[in-house]
Amino acid sequence: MIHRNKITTLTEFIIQRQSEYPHAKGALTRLLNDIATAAKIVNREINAAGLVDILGTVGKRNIQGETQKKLDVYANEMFITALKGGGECCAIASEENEKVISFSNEFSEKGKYVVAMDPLDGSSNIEANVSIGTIFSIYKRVTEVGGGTQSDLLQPGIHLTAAGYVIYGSSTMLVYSTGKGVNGFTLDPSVGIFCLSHPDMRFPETGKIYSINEGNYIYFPEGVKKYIKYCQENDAPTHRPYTSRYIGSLVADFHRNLIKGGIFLYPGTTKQPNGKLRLLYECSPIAYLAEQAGGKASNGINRILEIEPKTLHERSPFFVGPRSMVETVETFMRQNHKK
Ligand code: P6P
Repeated sequence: MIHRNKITTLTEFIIQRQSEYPHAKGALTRLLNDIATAAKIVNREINAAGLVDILGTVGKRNIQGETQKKLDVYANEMFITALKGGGECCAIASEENEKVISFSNEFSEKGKYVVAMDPLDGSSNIEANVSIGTIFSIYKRVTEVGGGTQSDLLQPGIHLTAAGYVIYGSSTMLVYSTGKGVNGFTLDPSVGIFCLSHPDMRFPETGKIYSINEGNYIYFPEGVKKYIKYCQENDAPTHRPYTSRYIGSLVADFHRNLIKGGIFLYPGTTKQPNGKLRLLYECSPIAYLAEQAGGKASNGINRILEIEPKTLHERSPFFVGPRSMVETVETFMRQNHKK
């Protein structure tokens, strides 16, 4: 039972944190609240998905060539509507849209921020009632006037102002950072309020979980194959063999690993040399949170946050988790790199 006098709501927390930024005028506060509002609306539809005609596909494919689910399209529209209506965001890059959505109306083009998002990640799991998520990242625009443009969005993760995710699971949580640590808020559905439930989230120093789709084993680089065998060796002092846990929903796999301690790997393969996950709206925001939680995120060689996106939907190999675990897999990759 949540006792009213002991909780901090997301809105209270954001406003409290705003006071730590002397020049803040409340724009980021309003933008984060716009995202939280859209998340609550999407959450309501997801929870009712089995009861109303919102499961299944819309009979179209997105820019990725992936079949668009009705909930994908619904979530995308909800976040776009909330961000456009809030007036703090002048453009959006979305997994569901090939091009940048630029808000060039008088109200929105004054927005100081742009948002890159995956409105509903892991949607192939919807019919199976498996946890899915929204991933969002917020950058300050680099252009001066007018609707936001692609150049406002193609920024490396080191320029992020904020990033976070919503996980629609056994409970719905919003987890985010503005650069001073990671905090998690659980939705109290009885009143529709996100309440601080996981203050100052940090990776455990190391972990005993590895998350990878081993069905792709034969296509992995040699270093990844060797790392998987390393995870499976019997070595009590380093708590191996590790446990293999893979949901197939990035937000759910990352959230579990953040709390329990574990590494998530989506390597490049001989079939997809750059892997499957998109740099701008999946890897960079999750990498930002991972570093804010004391962890590390790389493409196997370079720090994810320093990679400058060249196109909106480019993919990147992705290794994220406690620093020591990511450095171990990087060592295996370096030692087995084919020239
Ligand atoms: P695979 C979901 O489709 C997603 O984009 C991520 O959420 C998830 O981590 C990954 O793809 C799963 O991919 O190839 O293992 O099914």
